Amino acid sequence: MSDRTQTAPNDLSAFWMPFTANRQFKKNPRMFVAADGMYYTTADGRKVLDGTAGLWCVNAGHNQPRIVEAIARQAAELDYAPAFQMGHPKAFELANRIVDMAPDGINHVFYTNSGSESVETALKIAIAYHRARGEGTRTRLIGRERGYHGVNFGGISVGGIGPNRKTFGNLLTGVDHLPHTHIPENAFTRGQPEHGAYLADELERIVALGDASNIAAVIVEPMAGSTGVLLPPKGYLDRLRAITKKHGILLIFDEVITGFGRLGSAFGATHYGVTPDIMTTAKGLTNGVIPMGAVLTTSEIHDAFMTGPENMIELFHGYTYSGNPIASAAGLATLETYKQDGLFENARDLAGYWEDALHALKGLPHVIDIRNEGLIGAIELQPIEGAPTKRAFQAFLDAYEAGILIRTTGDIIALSPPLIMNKGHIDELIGKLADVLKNLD
Ligand code: PXG
Repeated sequence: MSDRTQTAPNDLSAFWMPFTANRQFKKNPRMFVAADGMYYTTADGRKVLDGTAGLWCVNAGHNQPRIVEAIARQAAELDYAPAFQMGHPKAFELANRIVDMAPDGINHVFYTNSGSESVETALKIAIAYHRARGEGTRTRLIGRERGYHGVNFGGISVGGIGPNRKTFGNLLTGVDHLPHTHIPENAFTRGQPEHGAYLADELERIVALGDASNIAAVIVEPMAGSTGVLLPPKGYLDRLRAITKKHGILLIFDEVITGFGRLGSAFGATHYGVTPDIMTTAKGLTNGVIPMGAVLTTSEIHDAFMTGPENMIELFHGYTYSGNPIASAAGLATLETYKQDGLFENARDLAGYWEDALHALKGLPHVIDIRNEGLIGAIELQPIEGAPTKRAFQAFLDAYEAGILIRTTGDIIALSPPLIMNKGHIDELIGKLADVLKNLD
């Protein structure tokens, strides 16, 4: 028996694991028992370089002392405060810090506990906003193929991932989808691709069919992470912004992955220079350490709700843990860490080295595309005929044995390391990945 099974709990059956091949995992579990900085420690005592910042969230690296301390202090001082009709200072302080980082015009923060909840919240705010302004017919929502907006009903409805939708019934009605932006002409592009801005014009066709007076919002990820790092073609987001504005449709950027430094800037909106009406965030807000999400809106949206008698609740929405004190403390310490340690700048400074290292994998067996932006990378593999996802999943398993953590989606390897990374880590990650790819069937 391997060490790995000896150090694992002796019954793994009770925990039904999320987005996991449960039966396969439980036959040969991969357990992390500790982490520090850029590395995890496995149950059998090996160090594994974190090439994915957990699940795109541990942007400040693992066990950051500021965050650890802030959580401990907060838990001993004020563990929980009711989220409705009561407040506590740190939730307000954190909202101000987030607004400071956000693009001009984005001035309000609504707290959630995850990216999925941020998406549901944003969609509800969009519909309720139009109604508050007397445009109650604007209820339709527009997502995009290959979009990922979490796993709740609104999110899978506007999302564009077949398997996430097909077994869950009717979903929301009144939803349309834009085409995705991943087109073959752009293969092996470094950074933002040249071709495809015209794909935003599909919105005009949807508007012509459904009429703008029925459409509440368009939701897209500035850069689609989950379905394999699909970058926005140059000019695409500007065009979406122009068309939505022209028709009075709200533009929602789902920044759950792109928020908090992933692209070398605070948000995708700041990186690409396009400001939406609403932004959804989570993950890097608290370094993934305590669940927390935030929906950011313009004053125009917020203020549309601030009417009627002052003693009345303006928005009938919120969660028991919205702005939870420990999550707020974690958020404040995380944002302070990004600032004090210059982590967004580090991501920006390393982006060129990262790009070169990734694109040096061109020519290795099965590699059909390589994409990058900020500290994100993707290596797309030719699928095995008749067995999609198998090749990339084997790469994931081999990489884990080789001491690096990567993510795969379909036959795409996605990389999104913590922003504390240095050139040595890049060499280790990409070097080991190259060895894995060279030996892959
Ligand atoms: N929106 C976007 C853009 C996301 O990437 C969510 C919403 C949902 O967030 P929560 O916190 O509810 O999971 C996400 C989450 C991966 C991977 O490997 C991506 C996500 C989550 C887990 C794995 O690509 N994105």
